[in-house]
Order: sequence, then structure tokens, then C-alpha cells
Amino acid sequence: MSRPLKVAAAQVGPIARDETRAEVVVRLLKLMEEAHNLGAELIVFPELALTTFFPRWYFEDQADIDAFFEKEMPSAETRPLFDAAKKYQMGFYLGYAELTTEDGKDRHFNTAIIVDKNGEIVGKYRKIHLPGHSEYESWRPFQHLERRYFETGDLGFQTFNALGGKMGMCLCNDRRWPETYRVLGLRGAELIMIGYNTPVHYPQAPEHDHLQDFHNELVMQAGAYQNGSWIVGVAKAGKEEGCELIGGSCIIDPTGQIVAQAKTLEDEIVFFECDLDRCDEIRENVFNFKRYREPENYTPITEPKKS
Ligand code: CDT
Repeated sequence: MSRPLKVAAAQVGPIARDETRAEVVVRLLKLMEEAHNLGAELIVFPELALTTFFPRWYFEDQADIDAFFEKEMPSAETRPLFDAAKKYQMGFYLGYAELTTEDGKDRHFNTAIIVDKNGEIVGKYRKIHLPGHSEYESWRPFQHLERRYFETGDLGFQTFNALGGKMGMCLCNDRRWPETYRVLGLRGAELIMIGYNTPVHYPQAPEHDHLQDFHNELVMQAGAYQNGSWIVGVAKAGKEEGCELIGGSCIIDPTGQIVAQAKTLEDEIVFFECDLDRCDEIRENVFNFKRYREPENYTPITEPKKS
């Protein structure tokens, strides 16, 4: 049996602070066209794919922060992506900053959506593992203020039936946590999409800077293998406003092997035909959850966080 899905990982090079949404969308549309020419049925964009990675700056004025957020999806500026999905019959995953109002209160999330071939949003994820800090820290060469600008995601790690498979989503720092993949794996995810913005320089432990690409691959390859899932990891890459971001966007098969990978730090399509039925190679064998998991021994993992 085989269940092929042609997938494009759409790495995006640096986005300047003054680049408009409309300019970025033109770049994303070009990547969609290129992916379509290869026959892609799904294209995966990075985390916060519509703007520069703004948490690297400290803003005091809420209006300056909110300018990086989407108040509606699609909006006039992002609708061309949805139209292209329909035209090309190609689904997409898109990371963006989401501003929503609930009970008169503004809420900010680091969000990803999956859109189907008809241009409909069929799944949403809000980032759960928010890295960095919440106050200005003068010793850093650049800030990482995700914990200031976003709330912890409130939608859990869900899976969505779309594009002929069970799709899972997460964002950047989530990929370092085995729990992310295991919850998605337990919910049957056959393909997990992960957009990321990862600086090469890690200010708390600069001696690990040279390990950034290694850690990126290590966690995603382990997540794929240990859960028998395809993984599509997609970077915003290159030197963005003076900050070097890793590339290495890749597609990983359920045995944990990288089957296609970006060669540049620029806008680039990485393409592979993923057979979703290959998840069973792992799920019916070494990681047959029903047969071999021992959750009675895993209770500390689900104990509530102590403040
Ligand atoms: N965007 C994001 O989550 N980036 C983090 C950077 C390291 S923690 C400051 C990551 O895990 O790649």
C-alpha cells in the first residue's frame, strides 16, 4: 500500500524589518508557484513567516508590537496565498503572529494554520513552548522576547485530517521537546510540520553556537523515528537584521532519515514525495504504542508545573 503526498518545504530567507506584508506575500507566492511546478500538494512555510522575527527587539508601545500581528486571516494582504492554494490545489502551513480579541481583551499568540486545497483553514495551532524572556536584558546582543509578546498556546497539540492524512503542527522551540512529538504521535500524526526561526548565537551558552544545526536535526530526526511520523522542518534562514538564523530546512522520513534538505540560506524549495503509509513501518514495530508503551511509569511527565 502507498499513500503519496508531494510536499514542499519552503525555506524563506531573511525578511527585513521594513519589508511590507505585500512584499513578503509576493515572495511566498513565488515559492508556491515553484512548488506547484514540481507537483507539490502541500507547502510548508516557516514560523512568523510574514514579518521579520520581531521578538529580537524590545518595544514599549503596544501599537508598535501589534503592527507585527495579523488581526484577521486571511486579510486583504494574505488572501492571495489562499487564492493560490485553490488555484494550484495545494494546501499550506503558515506561521504568523495572531492578534485576536476575546471578551473585549486582546490576546496574542504565535500561531500556525493548515489550509486545505480549497483555500479553507482546517486547523490551527498556537505555540506552547515559548522560549526566551519577558523583560529587557541589556547584556544580550539581541533580545528574544517571545515570553513578553505571546501568551502560551491554548489549543493543545491536535491533529487534523487533511490532504489525505493526519496532520500535526508545532512551532520552533516546540521541536526540542519530546512531549510535543509524543502527544502528536499518540494522536496519530502522520506528518508534523514545524516552522522555525533559530539564531545561530545562543547568548546563554555561546559555547553551543556551533551545535545549532546539529541540535536542529537531532531533535527532529528523533521525533520522527520515535513516533513513526514524517517531519517537515522549515527555517526562516540567513542574516536577518544583523542576526544569523540557521537554515537546514528538511524533510525527514518515519525512520528518522533526512530525505531532502536545503542547500542555501535563502528562499528555497525542498521537495519530496512522502508516502504516509510508511509510518506503519515504525508504528507497527519498534514503536507500537499499544503494545510497548508503559505509561504507568511515566507519571512525572504529566505532573502539573510547580511555580
Ligand atoms: N523561535 C524560537 O522558538 N527560537 C528558539 C531559539 C532558541 S531559544 C532562545 C528555538 O528553539 O530555536
